[in-house]
Amino acid sequence: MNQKIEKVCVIGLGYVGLPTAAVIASRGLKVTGVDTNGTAVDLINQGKVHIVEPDLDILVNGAVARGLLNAVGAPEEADAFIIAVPTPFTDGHKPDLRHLEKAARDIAPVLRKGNLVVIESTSPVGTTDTFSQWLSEQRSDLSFPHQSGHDADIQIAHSPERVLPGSVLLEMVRNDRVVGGITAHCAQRAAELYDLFVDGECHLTDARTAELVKLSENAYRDVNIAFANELSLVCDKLDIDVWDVVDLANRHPRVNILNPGPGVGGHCIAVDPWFIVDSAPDETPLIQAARKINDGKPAHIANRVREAADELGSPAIACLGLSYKANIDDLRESPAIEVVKHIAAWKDSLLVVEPNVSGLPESLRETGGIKQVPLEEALEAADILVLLVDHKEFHTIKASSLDGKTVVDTRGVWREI
Ligand code: SAJ
Repeated sequence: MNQKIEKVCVIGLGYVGLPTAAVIASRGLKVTGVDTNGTAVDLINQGKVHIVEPDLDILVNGAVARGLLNAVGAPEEADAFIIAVPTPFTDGHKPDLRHLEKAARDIAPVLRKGNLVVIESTSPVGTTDTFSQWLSEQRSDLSFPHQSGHDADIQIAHSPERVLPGSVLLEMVRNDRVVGGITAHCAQRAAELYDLFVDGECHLTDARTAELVKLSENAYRDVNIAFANELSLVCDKLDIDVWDVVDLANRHPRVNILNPGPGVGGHCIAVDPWFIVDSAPDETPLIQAARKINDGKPAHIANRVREAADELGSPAIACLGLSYKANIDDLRESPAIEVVKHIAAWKDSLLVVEPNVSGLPESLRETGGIKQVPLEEALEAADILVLLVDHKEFHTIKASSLDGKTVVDTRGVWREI
């Protein structure tokens, strides 16, 4: 029997879970969000948000005010569960599934016959089956699709999130979704859930294919950015402007080179390719090489800054931007932070500007000698300006503010001014 979906429980209220919960609530369904972060739970219940994402505050505020969204510390009974917890990697680049395992343990006691469980967290191939096994270990009174197939009491699917931070609310509704079930019935049930709020098409497949599709999307982007980053190393060596090369090469009808930068950050593109490598280490030399190129870029940028500093004697240096990309507050795996750390290893005092966060992250506070300052103060004080993130605030800097300064522009923002 298919249960009508009227109440949804979303586990994990981060960059994906909270927007998902708010969008579903905005369609009139009752949504309970679950998070272990008590501050986030309190803020959400006051109609506020703990992350920077355009328009999310308005949506959450409206949903809470209408009584359709609330946040709690532990899962409650619902018709459908969406799992949106982090899946990071360990030091040895192995997938770390601890949060998913905890989510399974946490929802198991409240599961009822007819429930749907969808994993949105990016996962190594095989994880959806493993999740089903974890649940069955806790609930021997229910049947699960990895054992009982079509007739299982609980339906389980993987529908990886594909939203781009900075455009999450738009992409969550507009993008096509890949919906992979442990059985075809699981996929159909999950598609019914997404049909409630997704305008894009739902493409049904099996769970293992859906897992690899998501990992492939991010590995594909990583490889393409690595090409641009490798090209930037070539251009630095040959003293050619890489942005000119990219612009002109992209005039070819079948060439579309991405933008070089200080490296690749975030919790997705810098992480997910490793899940493919872990499953097939001997088959992935290209994916591994891309990771190496992108991870090596911060050290290369820091070396360029060092060469500039050596020429000037004892210059004041300011680094602009810390987040992993423009106009967000997300610092996870940020290459900008790696560049700052590299520079701080040989420079006693360093200024940084980050308009989207109110304090330095702990990894930089520990280093000592790094001071967060407003943009104007950095422009005034610095002899060397290192542009690490193309935040909107840095686009509008006047050419006169850069006069007489050495500029290391890793994003090509100031080449036109
Ligand atoms: N970057 C470059 N040059 C580029 C593009 C990006 O250096 O031309 C850098 C960015 O500055 C950043 C990193 O790459 O440090 C990743 O940024 P991104 O904008 O490419 O992607 P994410 O990590 O914010 O989001 C990605 C998206 N995946 C793809 O575009 C294939 C998004 O759709 C996924 O939902 C998200 O990963 C995720 O959660 O998996």
